[in-house]
Amino acid sequence: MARIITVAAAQLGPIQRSDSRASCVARMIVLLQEAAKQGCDLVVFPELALTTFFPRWFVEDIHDADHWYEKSMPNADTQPLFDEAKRLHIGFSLGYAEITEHGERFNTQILVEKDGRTVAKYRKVHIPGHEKHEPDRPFQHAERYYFTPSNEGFGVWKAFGGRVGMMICNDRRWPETYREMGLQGVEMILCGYNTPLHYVPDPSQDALAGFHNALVMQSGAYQNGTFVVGVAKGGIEEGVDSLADSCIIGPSGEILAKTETNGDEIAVATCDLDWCYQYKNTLFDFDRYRRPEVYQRITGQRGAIVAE
Ligand code: ING
Repeated sequence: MARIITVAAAQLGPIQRSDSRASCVARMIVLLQEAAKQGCDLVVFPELALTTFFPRWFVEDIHDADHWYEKSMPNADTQPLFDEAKRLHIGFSLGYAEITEHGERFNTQILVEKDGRTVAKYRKVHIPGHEKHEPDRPFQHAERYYFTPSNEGFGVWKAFGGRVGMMICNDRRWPETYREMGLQGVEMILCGYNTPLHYVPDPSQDALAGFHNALVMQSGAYQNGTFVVGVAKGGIEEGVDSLADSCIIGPSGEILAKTETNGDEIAVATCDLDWCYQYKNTLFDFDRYRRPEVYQRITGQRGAIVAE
């Protein structure tokens, strides 16, 4: 029996600093309802989908940023989203800023099944940007100030009839992310992102932002025989233009569906999870072809060691 997931990449346009969580939830409910009309089982929302991308500003006292974080999930602001998804019998994945009871701050994503149960939580491993205020920048990208890198690694969960994993934004640029999940048999990886089109450390990369976004996700999908769903918060948010290009990618590496705008929009694809095995059982038969006995550097080193 074919295992099919009809999935929506539910892209959001900008969320301005003054936009309430309720307004974001209302926008996401509209996308949920559109996805239901197209027979979707699963809807994937972006990274930090409840607020503006607040690492764009630096605050000396981090407690002045506490209001950007969720202390619990669901909560009063997000309960309507959980309720509507359950009513529509649709699962979803949601990115948000999490603060724990111990005061730890994570860039977090959850997976909620069709019956409303939260079945998985992932906390961002690869934290990009900078730790300290860099006043000369046109805008900050101080994620390393606002979020702790998770040491929990990458999980793969049985959900929606398959094996589903999650990654967040910068995670998608590191091949280790996909392989860690590939070695757990992942069949669909869900990813939200907030990616400014202007990369302050090297503006020559700006023109390649869309190419690099697709490159890393298409490669990761193909090299691990998995679907990848990449979902943007796009458009001009507080003056910063962010990449859209949300897409759904098959285990062949082909883009199956893509958004056309940089606003609130869904891209939908019907995914036959068994397609993964045309790659997992041939070219990327890990157990037959991989050589971990010669890969020591990958887990033994952080930076490159260049022989003199
Ligand atoms: N954003 C970025 C990403 O990897 C970044 C980091 C910033 C890339 C600016 C390029 C330009 O897509 C997040 N949130 O990880």
